[in-house]
Amino acid sequence: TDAQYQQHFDDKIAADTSIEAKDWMPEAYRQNLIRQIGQHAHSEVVGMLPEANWLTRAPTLRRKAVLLAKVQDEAGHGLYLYSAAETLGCSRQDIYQKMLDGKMKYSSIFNYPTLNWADIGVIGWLVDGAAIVNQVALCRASYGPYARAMVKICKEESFHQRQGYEAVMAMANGSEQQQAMLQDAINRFWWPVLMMFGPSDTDSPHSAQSMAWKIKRHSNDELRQKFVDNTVPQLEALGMTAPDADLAWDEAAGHYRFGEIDWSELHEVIKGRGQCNHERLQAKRRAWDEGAWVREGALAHASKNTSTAA
Ligand code: FAQ
Repeated sequence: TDAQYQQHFDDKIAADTSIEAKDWMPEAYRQNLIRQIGQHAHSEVVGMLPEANWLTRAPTLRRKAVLLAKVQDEAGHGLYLYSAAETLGCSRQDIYQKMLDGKMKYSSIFNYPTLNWADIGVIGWLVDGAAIVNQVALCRASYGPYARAMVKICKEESFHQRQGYEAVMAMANGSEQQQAMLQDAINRFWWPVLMMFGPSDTDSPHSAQSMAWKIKRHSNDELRQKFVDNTVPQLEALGMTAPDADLAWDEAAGHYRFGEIDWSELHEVIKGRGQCNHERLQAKRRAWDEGAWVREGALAHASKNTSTAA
């Protein structure tokens, strides 16, 4: 009976046994995962755009080759994540179309422009740094295909984070002008990166249920705090500052205290009214339309091969 299935599912969650694609699961669990994994996949593919903007203008051949590899990795992450979402019974084309139609979200961070090369270093260091903190926790998510995709993704993200830190280190040790560019990039990205972790715990509608299901292992605020604690020493090592007058070490708590996030900005960006929302969706819609001939060609080729085999 349904009650027995539910009991079996609850027991597995309690015992930290992963839920697999063919296992019975509550419909709300399935839908919540399609929502989160789908949004995560869309973030990877939209997240290629701000960095791709600088591929043709990377300062050296080495930087260009490294950035190209990173952007390709993001495409790969999108593919693993779409595959993980498909194991839940959704269609990749359907959720992709929902993203193109603005009906499914992707991370707010990719709606900010990349104005100069320093932004690319800062994205690798801070955006990938934030992504790792979030994704390391997701390696223990209760849904097996999602958790396993995260393990590989985290290994690649950690290379991305290091390439970012290496790029910002070069600028921090460079000319005064380079140092000023780096500080400016940090000033623009600092708060949006903190917003990547989502609304505060008191204003996060999905958190309680996602934590009960062990999809999320830590709350939005816990992960945000962990990121700040990891990052401030790196900021200091670079000789840079954060645009936050309230940022200070709290000895008793063993954490860095930081100022209040402008939640209205996060809500505006999530609603589609950020600086680059329109541009990002336009770029993805254009790529989808212009790629139609590739999809048609691949389908024609596949059907020819099947009929030859038969
Ligand atoms: N942006 O109740 P909660 C990367 C939405 S890293 C946009 O707290 P939840 C790597 C949320 O979806 C970035 N929307 O929701 C890379 C929900 O809306 P809904 C991708 C946001 O799910 C680096 C509503 O607000 N990483 O791509 C944001 O429990 C460099 C209420 O929020 C992931 O997606 C936001 N920042 O917690 C690539 C990680 N925050 O669905 C290229 C996986 C919240 O009801 C270059 N996702 N919302 O319409 C998660 O861990 C979670 O989904 C959270 C949100 C923590 C993002």
